[in-house]
Amino acid sequence: MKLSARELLAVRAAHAGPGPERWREDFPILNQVVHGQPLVYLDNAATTQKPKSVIDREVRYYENLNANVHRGIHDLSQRATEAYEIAREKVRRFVNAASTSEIVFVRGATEAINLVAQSYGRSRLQAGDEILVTEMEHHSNIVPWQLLCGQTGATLRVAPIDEAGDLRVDVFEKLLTARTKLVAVAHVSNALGTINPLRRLIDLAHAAGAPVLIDGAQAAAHVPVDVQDLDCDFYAVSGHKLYGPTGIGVLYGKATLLDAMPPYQGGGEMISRVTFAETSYNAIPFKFEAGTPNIAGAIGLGAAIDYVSAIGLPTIAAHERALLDDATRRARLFPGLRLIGTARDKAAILSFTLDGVHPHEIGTILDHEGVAIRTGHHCAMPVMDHFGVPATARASFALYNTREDVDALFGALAKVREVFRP
Ligand code: 7TS
Repeated sequence: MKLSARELLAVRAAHAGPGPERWREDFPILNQVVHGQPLVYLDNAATTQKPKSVIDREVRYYENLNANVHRGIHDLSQRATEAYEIAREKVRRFVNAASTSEIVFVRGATEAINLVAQSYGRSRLQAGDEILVTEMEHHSNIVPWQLLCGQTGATLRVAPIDEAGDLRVDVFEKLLTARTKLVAVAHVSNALGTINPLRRLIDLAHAAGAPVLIDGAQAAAHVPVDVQDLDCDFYAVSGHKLYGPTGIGVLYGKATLLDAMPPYQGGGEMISRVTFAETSYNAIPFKFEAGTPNIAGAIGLGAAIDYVSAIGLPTIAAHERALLDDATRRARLFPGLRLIGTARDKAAILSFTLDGVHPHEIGTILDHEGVAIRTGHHCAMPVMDHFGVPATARASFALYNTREDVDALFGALAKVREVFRP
């Protein structure tokens, strides 16, 4: 007897043991049928799904607590402020920052990077200075620097990657000179999965006198982050890739740097005193939080951090590593499949092409099998250029994915092969 997709989901839920099957049940959206198949969500690098505890926390906030923060003397406003600041403390602990004054709530990794470019970069860089990035960066960690170069006359330098998708650390080191005024590097590449050797890169940059921004958009949900241990100067996080809401993210910055930086945006909350003659600014982190912030988002992010911390990032990382190893082994045996990104140290991402099939066709057929992946250039066009492909298909894993999801991925890829025979 063949079970329907709904029956299959019910059986799965009833037999969920401890671990990934149980965690999966925490995510209501996963319990649905797409094109007649149980949803297999493998687009986690674009955004992760949200556990019920995060969704409930946001609903409870709006039902019980909603008020503007840091300005009302009334009870609701004080409670909203307290909840918002508790969320900041949760973030601080999660990345092991020394102080909550180093945790700035922003819209996402993109805004965090733009803040550093426009505040730190614009006030410090000038013609002749250099900004060093890598060839594997997401456009969010390229374009803000290009804008800054246009504004200041600084030059963007690029450290290349090799055929596996590893950074050429030897060339990175050579590109670091007295002219280098800022280094910006992804912790984990979204197109390749490469985990960069941050400790070494940061040490090299500091030895050359350059501060380092880490784009942690793809890392925070997959590998433990300790900003003090890394000794990075800035670290950018997207809440929505960390099981939290969209529209909330974090910029970590060393207090000494944030203190000395000019505001990024002007408005309410970021000031200490305003007259038409002169305005003095609030202390960090508030100096960088002009206007009413995404209060519900920050509180939701706090709940996401609670959720992830209860399972533990080392446990999540080991689970995702096992899925990636299984998927990589099967990918290597799959006819006509080319893996894009085979770095020594990788996280949760399987990027590939299939001979004779455009990635969009792969994505469409997989979607009909209920398997959601992303196809395209993944906002990392220089990576596509490096490998000589216009696009890749990308499956990206999260804590709720299971071996069955990997089976479904390769089952659906076999259907693609049936349609497009080599
Ligand atoms: N940096 C990296 C490495 C990313 O992967 C992304 C988003 C960003 C920055 C921007 O994050 P945001 O939350 O501010 O948008 N990456 C992807 C992706 O791979 N597919 O969709 C978005």
